[in-house]
Amino acid sequence: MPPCRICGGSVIEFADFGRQPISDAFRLPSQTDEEFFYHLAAGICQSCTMVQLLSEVPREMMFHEQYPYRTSESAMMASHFELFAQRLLETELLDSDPFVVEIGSNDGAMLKAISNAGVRHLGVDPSGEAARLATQAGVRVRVDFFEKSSAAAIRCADGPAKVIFSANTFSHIPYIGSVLEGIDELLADDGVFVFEERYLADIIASSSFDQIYDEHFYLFCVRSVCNLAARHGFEVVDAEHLTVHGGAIRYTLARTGRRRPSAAVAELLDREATLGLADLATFTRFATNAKTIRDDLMVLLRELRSQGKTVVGYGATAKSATAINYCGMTPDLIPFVCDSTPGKQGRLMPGSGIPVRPPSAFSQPYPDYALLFAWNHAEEIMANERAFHESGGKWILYVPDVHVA
Ligand code: DWN
Ligand code: SAH
Ligand code: ZN
Repeated sequence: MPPCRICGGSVIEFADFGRQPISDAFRLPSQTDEEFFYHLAAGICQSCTMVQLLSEVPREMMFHEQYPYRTSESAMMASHFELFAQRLLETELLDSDPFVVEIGSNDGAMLKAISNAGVRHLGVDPSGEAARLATQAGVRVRVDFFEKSSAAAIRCADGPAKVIFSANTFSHIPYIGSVLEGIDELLADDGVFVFEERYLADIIASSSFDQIYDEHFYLFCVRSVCNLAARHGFEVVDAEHLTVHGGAIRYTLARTGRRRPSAAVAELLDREATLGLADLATFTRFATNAKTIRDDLMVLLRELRSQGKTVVGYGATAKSATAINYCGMTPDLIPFVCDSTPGKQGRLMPGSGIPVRPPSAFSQPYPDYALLFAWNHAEEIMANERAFHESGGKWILYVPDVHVA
């Protein structure tokens, strides 16, 4: 068992999802090179309580020029980040010439509003095609991995940052110590590091085992983030619960002693203790629930196939790589997955080889059932696809358990 990547403590494994592909590696049908697989297992550190993967996929294999995910494929997420940018402009960015950096800026969904307000900014993201979309939207981007070395170069070129922001990226970086050293290097003395990540408490409550995959190297909670921050001279001064991505926390870190922590931090820490969020029993129950969901889902899919019913997947999510490959779903059960992302269409789902088709394929003709892999966008998607349900189509969901809606 590898030592904790945060504190070197002993990590206890609680879930093993077996042989898994790279979650966002949507291969072309014509590709003949060997598909990469790794062993996906997760554990919790007995000292600092950080939940983490037990093996690491090389970062260049996950995040590169053609990385397909685009924040703005969800109108709800685009609006979420636009609203956050406006809040930043009205709170933290009132100085004469503030500088904002975003780690994992992707297609610029958050920095667009900062740029439009004429505020100095810089996105940092190694995914070149996503960065080009951000640049077209007026956002300045450094196509690079954020870490200590790139942070020093940014400080040298642009000066200190008043705010460093990151969403669904900080947890993706096993070398998180280097990132925090970079943040320490780049952040102004009175600056804040604000980041939002899906919340371990919500993942446990909803048994959303598919949130565990290669890119999600850490699953954060307030306690493990407090422990991590303290090791680098920072403290959590605010923690805001969000509903996006199945439940998330927006953490605000400041240099220790610089700002008075809000009551929300202590309240969430108390709640996590009550939930037993550091107890191994909590995680073994979670792993048992994942097995139940897997078994129930495969029974349902096989039953529907025996009845001659058609079932297609909806949303070629990174999460679905774990769901599909842990359950052993195959094209005879799910003939295709539809997805609005151009960089995923015409390609194959990682590991299973299930084809990805554009949303137009969904209604030509509608299937009997749609398995919602993008369950975190259920409200938005079900509203977009109301005609499917009105014509008798049924949604299959597997979070928090297998059910038909
Ligand atoms: O943490 C991460 C989050 C931010 O995004 C990254 N590690 C990678 C990625 O994870 P994901 O792929 O699980 O994210 P989503 O947002 O759940 O993906 C939704 C998928 O569904 C996208 O491929 C877009 C697609 N979609 C669609 O086809 N029609 C989404 C909506 C809202 C739609 O209406
Ligand atoms: N922030 C966006 C995108 C999240 S997907 C959102 O919340 O929707 C994760 C992003 O982090 C990808 O665009 C990936 O290229 C980027 N990324 C991964 N490692 C990174 C690093 N070390 N520095 C900067 N960006 C990184
Ligand atoms: Zn630890």
